[in-house]
Amino acid sequence: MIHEILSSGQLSDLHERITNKILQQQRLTVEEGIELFNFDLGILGIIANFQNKKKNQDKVFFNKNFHIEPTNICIYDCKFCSYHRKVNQEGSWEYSMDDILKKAESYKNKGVTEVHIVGGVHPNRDLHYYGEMIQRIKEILPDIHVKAFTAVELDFMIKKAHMNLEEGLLKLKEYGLNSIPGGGAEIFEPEIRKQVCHEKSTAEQWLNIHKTAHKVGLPSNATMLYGHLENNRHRIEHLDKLRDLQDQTKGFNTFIPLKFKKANNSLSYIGEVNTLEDLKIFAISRIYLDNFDHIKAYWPMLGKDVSQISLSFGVDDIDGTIDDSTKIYSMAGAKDQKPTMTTNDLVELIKTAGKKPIERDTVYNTVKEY
Ligand code: V47
Ligand code: SF4
Repeated sequence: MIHEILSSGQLSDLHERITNKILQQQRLTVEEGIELFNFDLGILGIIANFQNKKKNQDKVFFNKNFHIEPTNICIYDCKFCSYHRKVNQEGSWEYSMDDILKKAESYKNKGVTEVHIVGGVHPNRDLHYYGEMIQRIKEILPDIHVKAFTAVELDFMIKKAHMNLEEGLLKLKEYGLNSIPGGGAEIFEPEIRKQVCHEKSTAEQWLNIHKTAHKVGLPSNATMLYGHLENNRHRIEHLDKLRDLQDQTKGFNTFIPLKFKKANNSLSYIGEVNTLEDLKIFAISRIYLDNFDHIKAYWPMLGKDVSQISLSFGVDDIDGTIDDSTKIYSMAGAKDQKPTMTTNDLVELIKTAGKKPIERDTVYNTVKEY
């Protein structure tokens, strides 16, 4: 298909040169990455599909997981965030250890392989509190993979426990932490970062936490929050920093573009980008991040339909079957207010897109083929 497009004379000389580079598996520069935004969307989809097929054939991955959001109390005030509250503020929550363990109990013998734990940066909770939480969850669900705490939460809880980064991450690993989710990356460009989340960990800190995690044997995910104040250069520079770190460590499992949702936050006035832009972001991420094996569409945020279409734009993963416990997107106005999909729903969604559903564990070992 790409060869036909190349020989049809449809592409400008510049686009033909970039497409040829991709075909020959040569790495794109930042400038070439930015130029991808000027490609026809259909052509981008074909190129991204081609790259994805090389890595994943027709496989589309999902996992069976559940979420715990221990608290939405947060010391920060990110402008895009609809979720955080201050202590005692209306709408705040803070689950007790017992509540959390009860939740873990309810997933016994349900076939889930992962628990994803993220929440606000609570002023009073340190690494040992969260370490004990992991330990006690694992007493209930001994085989569960614990993917927990964004770099921003880790930064705070490790400092609060008076440890350095490496000591803190090793200690959490000892408590039972298995990997780290990709949140908190937002957009690395310092000026935009200052405007949307000026207080929290810097880009350098985020990258250093993931680098150190990879060093101590904790794999992680990476994200980018798009569709707010950033431009195409900021987006590609963000991907470029992730690509550089992946070259050094090979510790990232997957990249997840996170679409800014506008409800109930200080950036609501910006609105949201349209579906065509979402698909562009997925395709360009697939093309630019040549050293990432997987690109994930987080369906509770995008909705089921767009997630399904994204499978033709370079995406090979649609996250897991989750219950209604993830509030970070529903509070920001995500389409599915009660985001649940059964395994059958997920399998059907993937099959009707012409792909092969694979249930995976967190690090992409096959659990079951459908
Ligand atoms: O860092 C907050 C984002 C992230 C909004 O690793 C928003 O598998 C859109 O870490 N609109 C946290 N996004 C979520 C996270 C995550 C999510 C899915 C999968 C994985 C993974 C990790 O949520 C934050 C921020 O970028 N976020 N508010 C909003 N209004
Ligand atoms: Fe806190 Fe995370 Fe919301 Fe920022 S995005 S205010 S760190 S909960």
